Amino acid sequence: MSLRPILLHPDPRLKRVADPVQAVTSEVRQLAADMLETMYEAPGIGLAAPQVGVGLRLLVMDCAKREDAPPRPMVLINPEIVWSSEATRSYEEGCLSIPEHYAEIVRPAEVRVRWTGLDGAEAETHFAGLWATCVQHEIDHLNGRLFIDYLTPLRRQLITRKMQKLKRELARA
Ligand code: K2U
Ligand code: ZN
Repeated sequence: MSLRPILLHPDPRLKRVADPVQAVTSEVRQLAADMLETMYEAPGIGLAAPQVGVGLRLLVMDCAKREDAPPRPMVLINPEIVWSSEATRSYEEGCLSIPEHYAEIVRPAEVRVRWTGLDGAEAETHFAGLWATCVQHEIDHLNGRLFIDYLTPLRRQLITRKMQKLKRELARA
């Protein structure tokens, strides 16, 4: 397993629509393992393949946020939302590709997602709470969408300018 560098906004690879995973190969398994290791190390509760520069429809999550709760890592291949609740929920979201920036984002409170596991089996899971927010945030990444795309153009531009400055400073370091 190895840590993968997380792309920082703005980056054209974060805006692309990712391709479906055609087969669960050993490379896909290695990618999933590396993404889980990278997510835990960040630390984060979700990570999508495009964030580590891989244009595939694969995401990992572990929103078991209580310290004493056992980890509940999930690997979702080719996930698709098949139902969303009318009810919505607001959550202050962040993003590992846009560090230190947060915004209140409103999303459906519950979703049902059809996905394929590393074992090739199809499943359909009902997500609520932080899991629902996270899986929608990650599926947005697979479609080239970031949480700042829900903000006003002015606010999005402010964040983008600050991220461009951060990337220039990191490049000089
Ligand atoms: O996709 C990512 O960048 C990881 C996101 C996942 C996420 C964003 C908003 C809301 C839920 C999940 C985060 O950066 S992981 C960091 C984090 C940790 C605890 C709560 C919210 C976000
Ligand atoms: Zn994100």
